Amino acid sequence: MKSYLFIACSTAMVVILSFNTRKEINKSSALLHNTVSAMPETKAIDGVINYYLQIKNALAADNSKEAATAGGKLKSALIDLGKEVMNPAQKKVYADDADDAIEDAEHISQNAGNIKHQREHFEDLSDDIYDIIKAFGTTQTLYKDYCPMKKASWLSEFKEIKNPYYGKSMLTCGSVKETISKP
Ligand SMILES: [Cu+2]
Repeated sequence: MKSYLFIACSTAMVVILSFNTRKEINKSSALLHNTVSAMPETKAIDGVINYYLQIKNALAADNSKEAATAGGKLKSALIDLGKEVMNPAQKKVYADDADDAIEDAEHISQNAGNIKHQREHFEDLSDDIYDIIKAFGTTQTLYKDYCPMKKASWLSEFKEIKNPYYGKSMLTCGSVKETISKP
């Protein structure tokens, strides 16, 4: 009788102990989860914008090598953007524009030393990136600039014109056509 009681008692102890352990685990995973979600959110679109702007600044500075490096990063960022949860409008824009933008980014990355060719791809790239940003939004204010000589647009993070199609040979050619504000 005594030993039955002992077994019953220790079984209950084990059950209580494991229950408490599980509660502790739940508590610590909840803590971990809160810590993770409290961190600032970095959206995939931010990577796309930042690497696009790096290409733009490199071309405006006539730096073909830096444009190529940023082109490789933009390609990855565009692929990452496709893994995001998208609303129907974003899905459509991504389906229409992402493949072309990825190809342009790839050609820019593979043409270090041939800035003329990088600039050709940058023209189409800028139009696709504009559509993508309009659909996915931006966390920073951007300006859509236009160069009447080249009849081409680009996006910039500052109001001052620094033309990526001509670099220092015609750096201030162009004007701001649109301001894209963060929501
Ligand atoms: Cu090419």
